[in-house]
Amino acid sequence: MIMTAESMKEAIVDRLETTLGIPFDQATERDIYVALSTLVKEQVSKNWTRTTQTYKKQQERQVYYFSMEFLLGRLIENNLLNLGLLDVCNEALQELDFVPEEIYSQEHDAGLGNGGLGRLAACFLDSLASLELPGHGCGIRYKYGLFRQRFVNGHQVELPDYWLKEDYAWETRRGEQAVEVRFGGTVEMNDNDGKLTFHHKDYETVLAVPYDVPIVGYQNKTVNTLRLWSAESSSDDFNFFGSDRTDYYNYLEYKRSIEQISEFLYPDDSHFEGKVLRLKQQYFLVAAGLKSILRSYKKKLGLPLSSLPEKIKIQINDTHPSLVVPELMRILLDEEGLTWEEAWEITRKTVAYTNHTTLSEALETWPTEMVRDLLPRIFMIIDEINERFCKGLWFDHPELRDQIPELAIIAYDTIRMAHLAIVGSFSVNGVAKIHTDILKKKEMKMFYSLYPQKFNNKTNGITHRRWLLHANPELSAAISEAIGDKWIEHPKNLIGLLRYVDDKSFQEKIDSVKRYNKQQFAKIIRDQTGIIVDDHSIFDVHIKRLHGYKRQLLNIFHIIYLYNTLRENPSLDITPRTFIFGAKAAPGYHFAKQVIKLIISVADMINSDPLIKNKIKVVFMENYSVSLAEKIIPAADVSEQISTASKEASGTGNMKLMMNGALTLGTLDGANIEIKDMVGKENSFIFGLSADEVLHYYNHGGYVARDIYNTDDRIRTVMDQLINGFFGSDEMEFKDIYYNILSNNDEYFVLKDFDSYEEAQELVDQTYRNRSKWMQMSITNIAHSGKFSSDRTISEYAAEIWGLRSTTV
Ligand code: 26V
Repeated sequence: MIMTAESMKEAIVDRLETTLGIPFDQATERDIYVALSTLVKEQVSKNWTRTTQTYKKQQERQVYYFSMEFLLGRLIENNLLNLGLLDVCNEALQELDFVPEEIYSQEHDAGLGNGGLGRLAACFLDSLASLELPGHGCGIRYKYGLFRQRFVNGHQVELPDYWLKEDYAWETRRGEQAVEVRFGGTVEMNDNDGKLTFHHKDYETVLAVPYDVPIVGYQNKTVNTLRLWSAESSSDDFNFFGSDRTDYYNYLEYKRSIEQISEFLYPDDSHFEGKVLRLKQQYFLVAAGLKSILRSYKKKLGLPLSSLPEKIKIQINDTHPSLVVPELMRILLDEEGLTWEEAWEITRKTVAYTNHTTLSEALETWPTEMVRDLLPRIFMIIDEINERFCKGLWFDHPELRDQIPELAIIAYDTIRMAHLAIVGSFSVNGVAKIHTDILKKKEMKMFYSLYPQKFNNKTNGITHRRWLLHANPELSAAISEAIGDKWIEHPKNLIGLLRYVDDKSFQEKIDSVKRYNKQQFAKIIRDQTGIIVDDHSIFDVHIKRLHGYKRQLLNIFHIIYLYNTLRENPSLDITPRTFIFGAKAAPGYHFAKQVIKLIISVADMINSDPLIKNKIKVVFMENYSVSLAEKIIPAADVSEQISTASKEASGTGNMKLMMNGALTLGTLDGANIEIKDMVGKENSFIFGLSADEVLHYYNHGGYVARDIYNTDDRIRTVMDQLINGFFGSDEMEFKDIYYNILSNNDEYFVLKDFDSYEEAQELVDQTYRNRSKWMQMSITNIAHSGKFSSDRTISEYAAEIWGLRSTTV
């Protein structure tokens, strides 16, 4: 066991020279990283085995979190931190004359997710292990993660993220546990003395090979498992090789088509597209995951299948893995010979579903034909579930008869995955109070009236270990100095900081930590963009996926307005501000890409305009990722959370920024509302339409964007600049944004909320001038952020949905 810097140093050098065959004086940073990560993995391995053994012996209930995305970022520092070795390792590396950060950054981010939903899954794994809960992840080992973003002449260009180019230190391939997944073919039905049996034939077999990643709990002995599945062709597929000379080429083609299943992560999290490869991925995850769970259930427990819901819960992360419902049915019916009623009872008691969006464009609805062709038996089962569900409605709920087409799982030749997930599960949850309310009152209203007991809220959270303790060690130290370090285990203890809100010396301490983090981040900005920013300016941060409803456009419109004002009056007294953006647009999302181009064009113009005298700067950081977020967030003063109210289910960046002392400038949407409820209106900057107002406009009309354009000079000027060549030679460059707003009547209420946003921004400017006041607000935010630790969220899932008990290893 490595415990000290000295033994860490020795172990690294020894590992280099013996196992890797590299003399220390020739070792590169990559070599050091490889030596270090393999050492850490070994250190973890014993507890990993022990954890698995303990779970086996104790036969306690276990939960499996099924998700198409796990946005892990880097694991090295987190693993070191959770093992209690981070300080020791930093010291050892420094003594070996290396810069720790440069060693750690050798690890490629595991970018196996698009954004909020995937990062949430990663935070949940960290909390499960840290709370000693038996909970594991089940996902796909994409060969390519979310694309790398480059800017070329201000345009986003996507490059493949080949994160597995070098060995991934944390995974273990478990070839012996591979399972088969079947696609296509036909189903033969036989009547055996009145009992129907189903025989699936002429299918194509794909081998699913698990790669396990250890999930290390914080300073305990728990090491849970994230199992990522990779698609391979089975090597015994020799039926290809007949006498024909083209067989070999056909075989290679076939092999390629199979490996394609786990080739890449779909990079669009805003518009559902019924791509057959995506459907394959979803079934691949579900079938492989279930097979391995049931295999170990049967092997180790020797219990009847009727006890499955006692021992296993499956949480599905959005509808993407909702094929678990028919797949579990298929196994129980066709392979285990249970009756429909028995199988249905088990399935419904095992599966729980989390909804992450109410945007209709993102809802999954698969064409029946596609499902029938690719998964013939699964289709039959969904069809049967639908039949029985609709029949039940007809007989048991005569008041809903007219609504059956609306409630059905299959209608108009499409399968509605959300309906399947609701009907086939025992729990449906939203991810923030307002989101769950909207599900109950609007989006899933009728289902709520059918199954009120299924619906519940679990407000999202973030792991404070990564997002505070690791990302912001200086702030963490200052907190511990004031209130002790119990908050690390019990993040709600951060509330103790309220006693220091008015303490001048604590304010100054927190202020100086923020300044330090801003200086550090300013260097990164300089190195990556060449832009020099003033670390005394307000760091105003807008980081998240680029999407119409997230309204990066509102932010940039305000910046253009501010710029226009300053050009008219260069001596205007404003608090210097650095506007920082980070965002990826889905590759096919034209509007979002236009907004990126606009922000970069505005940035170029403002940053080089001597008239502005550095009062404002605009920075768009390339390739926003987990690792970059860890650098930006500790340096933020203002947290832009300005979605059109009702659209952002929860948000989690809002929580990370709050926890790092940034003040929320936001709408009453998602978890912003709960943040505001905790810290009080006076400790945040809230503006804009409420969700009710937005929904009222959608339902009843009454908003005319053009009226605002015609009457508000500030807005008309900004809008006209989009089409009058103000930003350079191509006059028509931003015409799509211009016409999008006017001809779609400003779907996201950018013009409507401009005025109150501008007012809120003005208040930010004024408030920041009073440093002491600002620090009071900032400390108040940190103090209340404990509620948003994912430990709280996971404890709620464990108690209220899963009935999961902790198990000390
Ligand atoms: C949708 C799709 C649709 C088609 C293909 C790929 C794909 C991938 C992801 C999604 C899900 C979008 C939903 C989502 O990410 N929701 C976000 O979930 C966060 C965690 O609950 C929450 O904080 C955000 O507010 C919510 O937008």
